[in-house]
Amino acid sequence: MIKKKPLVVVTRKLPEAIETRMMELFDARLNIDDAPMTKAELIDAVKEADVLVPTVTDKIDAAVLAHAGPNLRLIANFGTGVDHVDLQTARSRGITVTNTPDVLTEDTADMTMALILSVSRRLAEGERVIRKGDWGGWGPTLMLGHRIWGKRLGIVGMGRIGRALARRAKGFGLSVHYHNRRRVHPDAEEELEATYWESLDQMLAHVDVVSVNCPHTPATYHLLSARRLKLMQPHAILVNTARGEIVDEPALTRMLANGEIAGAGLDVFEHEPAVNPKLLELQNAVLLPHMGSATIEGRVDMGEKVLINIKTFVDGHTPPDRVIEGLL
Ligand code: 8YV
Repeated sequence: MIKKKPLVVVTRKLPEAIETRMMELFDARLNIDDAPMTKAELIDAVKEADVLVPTVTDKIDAAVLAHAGPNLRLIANFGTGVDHVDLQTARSRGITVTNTPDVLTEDTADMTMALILSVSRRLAEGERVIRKGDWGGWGPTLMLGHRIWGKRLGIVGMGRIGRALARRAKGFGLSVHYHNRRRVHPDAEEELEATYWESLDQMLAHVDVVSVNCPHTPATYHLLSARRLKLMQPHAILVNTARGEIVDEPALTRMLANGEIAGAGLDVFEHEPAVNPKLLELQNAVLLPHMGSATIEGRVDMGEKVLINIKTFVDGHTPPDRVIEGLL
């Protein structure tokens, strides 16, 4: 008897090599047009699919999962962050969730470093000056930014990306400080020459650059609240390549406009793809469209991970990247 291939619904367009392999291995339903799926389309998908492959743009909440058919056993997320998936409801319905860690660590750390440099050295502003035809030539006091060598970096969340950032930061002469739920192993602290701050509040008050690198969970929602942002020094900058929801965006915007914080580099926003219109007016904010992991190599590696997770799961084994709620 020929076993039926599992129906895998992929919500967005993935790299071609991944889609080809997806079609070879499974009964794959692809999204060639790449239009984000509506809630109704997601509901239709979970009713039928054996496996759903969503991305950060799909809200797989309790209302969607309430319609999950008996076949849906795996949500193989294309991406590391799984805050758009209701993990508790998935677990209660016996649905396994996997993600794609590791393969986007270095790219995201690169982008974080790029934002730190961009904001400190006014890269985006300088680019705008040239394009607008406003450059009248070199001047000794023109476009002065701030040196990052010798400054203090405070990393909020010392996971894979936080550590990859710390390694880069060392090379740029930044001293590394971090806050994490758990202190990292002394060997890692030594390698990264990182100083642990048990109190996030105290770290915020002592560093020149704050980088958000923790996952978005109920515990980290608005972790950088208005109160905490006010603890930062007026010359300090904030960069966020994790999730917009971790920072109180309206409070940050107000403080940037009032000069209470010197600058911000944001790759993520609280209500993507919407961006607070007041942020758009600020010269001291560098804004990117959630492209921290956007490399061809990274996206192919992420797709590979998705394939491996699905294949392992449908073959009856525990997929390598099963998401375990408490460990996020
Ligand atoms: C991905 C990300 O591009 O993996 C993550 O958590 O934030 C991004 O880098 C996106 O999530 C893909 O779904």
